[in-house]
Amino acid sequence: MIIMGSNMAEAHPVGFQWVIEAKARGARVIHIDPRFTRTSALADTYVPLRAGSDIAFLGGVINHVLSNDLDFREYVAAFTNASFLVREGFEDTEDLDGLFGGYDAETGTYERDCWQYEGADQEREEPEGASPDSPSGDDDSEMDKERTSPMGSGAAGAPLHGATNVATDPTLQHPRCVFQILKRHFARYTPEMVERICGTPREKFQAVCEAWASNSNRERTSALVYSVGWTQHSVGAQYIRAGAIVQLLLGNIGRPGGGVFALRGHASIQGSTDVPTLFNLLPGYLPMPTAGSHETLTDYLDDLRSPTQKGYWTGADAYLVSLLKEYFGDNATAENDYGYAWLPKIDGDHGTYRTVMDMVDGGKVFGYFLLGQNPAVGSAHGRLQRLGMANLDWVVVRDLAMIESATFWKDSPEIETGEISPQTCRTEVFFFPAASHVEKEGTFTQTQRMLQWREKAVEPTGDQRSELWFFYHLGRKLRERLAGSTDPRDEPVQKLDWSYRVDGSGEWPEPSAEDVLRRINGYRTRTGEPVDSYLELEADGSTACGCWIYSGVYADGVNQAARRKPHDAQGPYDRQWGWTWPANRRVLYNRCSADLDGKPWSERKKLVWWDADEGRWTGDDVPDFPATTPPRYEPPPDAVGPEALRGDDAFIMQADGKAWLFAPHGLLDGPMPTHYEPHESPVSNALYGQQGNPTRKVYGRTDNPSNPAPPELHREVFPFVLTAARLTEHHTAGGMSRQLPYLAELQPELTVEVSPELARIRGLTHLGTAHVVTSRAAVQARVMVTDRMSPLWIDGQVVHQIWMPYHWGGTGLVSGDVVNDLLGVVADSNVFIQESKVATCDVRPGPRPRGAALTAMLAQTRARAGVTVETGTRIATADDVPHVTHTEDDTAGGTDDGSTDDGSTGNSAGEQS
Ligand SMILES: Nc1nc2c(c(=O)[nH]1)N[C@H]1C(S)=C(S)[C@@H](COP(=O)(O)OP(=O)(O)OC[C@H]3O[C@@H](n4cnc5c(=O)[nH]c(N)nc54)[C@H](O)[C@@H]3O)O[C@H]1N2
Ligand SMILES: Nc1nc2c(c(=O)[nH]1)N[C@H]1C(S)=C(S)[C@@H](COP(=O)(O)OP(=O)(O)OC[C@H]3O[C@@H](n4cnc5c(=O)[nH]c(N)nc54)[C@H](O)[C@@H]3O)O[C@H]1N2
Ligand SMILES: [Mo]
Repeated sequence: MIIMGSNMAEAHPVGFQWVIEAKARGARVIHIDPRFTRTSALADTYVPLRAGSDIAFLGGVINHVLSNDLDFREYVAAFTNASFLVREGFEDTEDLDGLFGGYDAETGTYERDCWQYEGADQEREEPEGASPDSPSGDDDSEMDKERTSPMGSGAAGAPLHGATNVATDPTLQHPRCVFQILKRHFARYTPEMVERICGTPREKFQAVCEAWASNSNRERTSALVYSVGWTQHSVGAQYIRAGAIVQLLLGNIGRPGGGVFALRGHASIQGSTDVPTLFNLLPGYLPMPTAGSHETLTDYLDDLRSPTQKGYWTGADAYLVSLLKEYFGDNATAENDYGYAWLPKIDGDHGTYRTVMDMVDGGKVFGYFLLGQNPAVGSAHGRLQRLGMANLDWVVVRDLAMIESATFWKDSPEIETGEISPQTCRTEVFFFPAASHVEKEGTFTQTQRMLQWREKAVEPTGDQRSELWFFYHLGRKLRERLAGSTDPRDEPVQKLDWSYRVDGSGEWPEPSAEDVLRRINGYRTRTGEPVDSYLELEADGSTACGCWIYSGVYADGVNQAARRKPHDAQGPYDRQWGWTWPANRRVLYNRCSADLDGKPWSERKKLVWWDADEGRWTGDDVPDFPATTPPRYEPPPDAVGPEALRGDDAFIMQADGKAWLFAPHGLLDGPMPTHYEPHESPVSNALYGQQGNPTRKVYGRTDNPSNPAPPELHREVFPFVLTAARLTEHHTAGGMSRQLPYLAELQPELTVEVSPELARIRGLTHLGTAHVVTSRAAVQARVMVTDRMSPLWIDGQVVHQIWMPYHWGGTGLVSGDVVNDLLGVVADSNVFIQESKVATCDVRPGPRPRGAALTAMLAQTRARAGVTVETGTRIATADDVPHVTHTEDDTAGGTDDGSTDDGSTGNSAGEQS
């Protein structure tokens, strides 16, 4: 088991007990992390690396596997796109100094047609305005940059026209086949290169490669575990891609004991992406429609899937129409396209960071609902978050405790610096106490995609109410207020089906959580009878379903999530414990657990198999394959949808039925992962002239300065790598743990962890006070000198790393500075996640200055580092590409100004703030 980018023992202790169980049965556990943690202490092997360098490490593993022919060849050839040919003219990062073909420096985006397979027709039409070729005056290019964001390709990636015509070379020898392209792409990721970039001693790296490869074959599988140590990077999505590629090459996907485990954070964070709180997705990973290009239901569906592609995503029309029926009930009819026009359409990035900047700038955002979130502490760039909230008309906070995001107007650090004044702050805060998870019923969906029902254990007291209660009654009241409105924009609210069952009577009854689950599951609109699976959903209005992937959780009218049959009373995969989406399947892609003839690769690792006598797939798990399609099946050439799946097309949602080692479409920053340095890094990219992710989202603003990184000068002002993470004793922004006396006592104070070497260099003493400084903020903490953060030898220089937990803020029984104030806003282009796992900083002994002295010190530090609004915003640094700055402030100009590499032109952010 490889645990990388996760401190599983610390942050997932309940799940970690199974790692310990596995270890007791002989599994070997390897932990790869910048810091020796509680997980490392329980692992067999600890391997250090520099934060932000994981793709170099994983690329090294891929190179090891491919150059020593260690891949699981039969598996790879059958189940992945290794044999598919890529179009002539594809240019790799090896050809273009770290860029793929199709890059446009002006917009910082790729034109992605040239990454396509040979034989696939054309890629889907870009949403209007998204073409990097469109005229680019300053404003337009800004819009282009915003719009070329993935409007969510949904569960299955973008459609692929002519998926069945792709040229292949089953021998994997053709120079343009994915297998050979991958091999060339990673050839320079040698153990020496891994050591230079990651600081991982090459023997340790090689030991990982050998262990991983030798434990992956017919008889054995290796599991890969990651969490937010991998995601919170400006190349975050590609970290996961790199891990998936290793697991596919080694045949570890869809097999028992294999897999990629994305440990989910909050109790139901999986649930809140399945039935999403994300702006660019509808329930079940259906993409949100885009304004301009998805005006009608047909436009949307045509863009969602191609009529000529393979697999189950061709049924997406049934999922969407059933969703509309669930939203709008009888108001959704065939004549009005099931109310499609009432769905909101998006026209760009409406993610949390964009929204916060719009709050600061004013004029766009006037109110804000915070439900179970504490951005004043938990989100990157805490100061920006608080300044944004202080510029609203109103904020509604629903929480268990009076958190910093409710009290910022009177006690934030900006009171001291004079940036927020309680007397004049215009924001009206409405605080609603929330019922906690033990005071209401409903489901949680956890890491394994399992829905588990919770009963209400105690009655909420006082004014505490459930989320369901709040939204049901808010919706009811809004609908009452808007009932007589003739304004078309109120129509979607007027037309909603709001007929939820309630328990109790009077004006304020509690809505029934079980009825909501029933509606999420789906039912026949004529009879109300629940459907048993998403395969029963129709596109003709005869079914309604709130989230197609959850369809089956209420099969037979039974709350399947509430099942708790004990382990010893049922079979090996405990199918009657909770309910896992989709279709109560425990292991996705489990067709891969059987060979080409449908026989398990080995007796030891059997999961599902083809029963030739019965003519169907069977096994310990619910087969993830059309039940009666034989293993060697060849579909007729004109087949489409599920009927077009070959007997080895194990990835049934994919347009081509294969796992993608190379992603011809769907990612904005490249078809294969590539090592880029983090936005803020003390070193140059040892592999390419292209320093950072060339598509990352930068926001060059005076209120969002970046520390300089190569090729910019003065990085010595912020020489150390900063990473922030978690402690078992606290929870995230602290609202649930700093309020509890026991937990507060166990970890009473914010600390900063440094190595003895760094302590010596900076004159820090164990348990003394220090402050960490970036161009955004200075944060004070108690010093912990430990050998858990060892200095790394990176490309001929020593790099020190600093570690901080981020659980402190101004309120609660214990308080401290907000670590997130140290971070700026920079994001991955695919999923808009902030780079909060790595930045650069300085650390100095003693307490930080306060008030005006703090502001002055930060301005001085920025001036010393030559930080301007342009710092870090020239995202293309490869040879021969024009230098363009991607700034937002009027003062900076948005185009190439020919200023020098030290960024000495332009206005100093320090002077302006
Ligand atoms: N007790 C407790 N449990 C929690 C939480 C909590 O706050 N307290 N939070 C919950 C939530 S919301 C989440 S998302 C999860 C998070 O769970 P985890 O991701 O496991 O927790 P973190 O501590 O944020 O970070 C994990 C590890 O990533 C390492 N790391 C940082 N940068 C890098 C890098 O570039 N590469 C690699 N390989 N490793 C890196 C850190 O050193 C750390 O050991 O935990 C959940 N569980
Ligand atoms: N530097 C740095 N920053 C990070 C991270 C990191 O690793 N490093 N991790 C990031 C991650 S993964 C996460 S998830 C975020 C977390 O950041 P936030 O989500 O902003 O922080 P939490 O403290 O988890 O906020 C949850 C709030 O919900 C309240 N709550 C609990 N139960 C209920 C309920 O049933 N109803 C309502 N209405 N409220 C409830 C709690 O009291 C708490 O205040 O932080 C992110 N920020
Ligand atoms: Mo999280």
